[in-house]
Amino acid sequence: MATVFAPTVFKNYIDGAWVEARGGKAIENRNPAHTDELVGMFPASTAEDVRDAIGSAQTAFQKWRLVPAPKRAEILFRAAQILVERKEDYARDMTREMGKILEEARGDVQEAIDMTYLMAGEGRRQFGHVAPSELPNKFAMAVRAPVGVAGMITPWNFPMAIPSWKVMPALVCGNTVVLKPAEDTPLSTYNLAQALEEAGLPPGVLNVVFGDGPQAGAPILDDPGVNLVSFTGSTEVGRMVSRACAPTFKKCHLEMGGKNIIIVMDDANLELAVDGAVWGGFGTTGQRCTAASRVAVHKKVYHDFVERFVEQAKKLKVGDGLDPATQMGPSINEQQLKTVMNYVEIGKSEGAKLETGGHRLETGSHARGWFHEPTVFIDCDPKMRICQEEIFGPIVAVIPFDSFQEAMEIANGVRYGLSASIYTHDVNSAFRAQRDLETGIVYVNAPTIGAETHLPFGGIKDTGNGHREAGLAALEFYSEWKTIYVDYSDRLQRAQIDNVE
Ligand code: UN1
Repeated sequence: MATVFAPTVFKNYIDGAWVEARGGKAIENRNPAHTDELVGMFPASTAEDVRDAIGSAQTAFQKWRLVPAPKRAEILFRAAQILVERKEDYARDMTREMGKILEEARGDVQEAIDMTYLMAGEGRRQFGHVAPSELPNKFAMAVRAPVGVAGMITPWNFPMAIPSWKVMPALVCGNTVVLKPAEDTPLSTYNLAQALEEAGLPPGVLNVVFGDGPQAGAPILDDPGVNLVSFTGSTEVGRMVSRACAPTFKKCHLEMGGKNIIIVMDDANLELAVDGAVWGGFGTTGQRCTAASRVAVHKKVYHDFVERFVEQAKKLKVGDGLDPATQMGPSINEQQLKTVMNYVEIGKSEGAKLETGGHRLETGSHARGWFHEPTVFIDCDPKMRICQEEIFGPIVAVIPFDSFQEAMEIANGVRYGLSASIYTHDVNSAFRAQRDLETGIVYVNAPTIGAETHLPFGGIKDTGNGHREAGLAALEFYSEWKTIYVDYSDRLQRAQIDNVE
């Protein structure tokens, strides 16, 4: 029997106060492992609520931008400490609303902790440049300035980590924030906002507006009061975000889909590669933009790999992520499960060989959740739709290859470019691969997932639009360069003219 929790009614966070959506409507947040469990009711915000949040962020910006960065950072440091104290509770909340297994939910909170501490450190390190002027008695430097009001739209698959990737660097750089989290996982963002509020973040510096994309996300993009937008989600929605940001010239960061690959060379440690493929393909139920949804295997070891991989996939225990025995949770919602089921049909109709899985799980303990078997297609052609399109579910397509060159062609023959991995003991193959793989992230002897917060995260081609988040790259996005010249010569000095002999 699933535990029935009393529904809790949550509010938006605007100008330092928890307020209802003006329209008074709410959206249910349900547990995808037990759809009879209501996690909470969250505001169904509309353009009016978003406008309130933007107005509050605009006002707060005028003070926040003047708070010294090391002082802003101290608030982040306290928030990180609060997250550490509440890690277990927040992880459990996350599993209940998102479905990922508790161990992974702890990892998600940990990623937020890591990012918050990292950016707290950056408060004392917002270095600029000092350069010699070409003219005498003149000083030249470039400093970082905040951009203004930052609008953020975040996904449900990393409900605390991804908001933290955006919020923390934005805040330490002196921006104020309007954040619209995914309607499937609002509680984790609520928890993050609570931690920041308790850490002493001034009113209006962070505003959270709950609701769905069209009603509560789109108004952020159109508003001239928003200076910058960061979006993580599908490539299709990303294209709309990009278009919506263009007329007002908003700085726009897009982190979108992936069709990531693990390449297994004939000299690889097969056991390690199998473990990596299982974790990369089925971790988070395949619902990571970094998920290894393709595994290309050298023909010399293909049979051996497939046998071991399928055996492992079959053994995975699917269920409620709060049960410590569970290894894979449900899909996030019915629509996502249907997408997975649809891709199983597509794979079959394309002639890929379904080696294990392929069915929804809907009896016994699975009866009230969006569960699906771990699914492996083998003997896939790289041009098949299951090898080209992002599925965001527990389906892995295994593709045979003959040579390193062919593996590179398969890897790069997709529209996305987020993460790729190669298993090999040959240093030459490893280095050639990291050079030739058309992705923002490359792993050697590790799966495609598991990026760390202090290095740039993001991709190329249809995955991204040229920006990166996390690491120092985040500071580039959340600040503007301001170049300052101080002429102390007491005379007119003309650059490019008076310095020429
Ligand atoms: C995502 O899949 O949207 O590298 C983010 C990883 C995680 C983040 C994934 N640290 O898999």
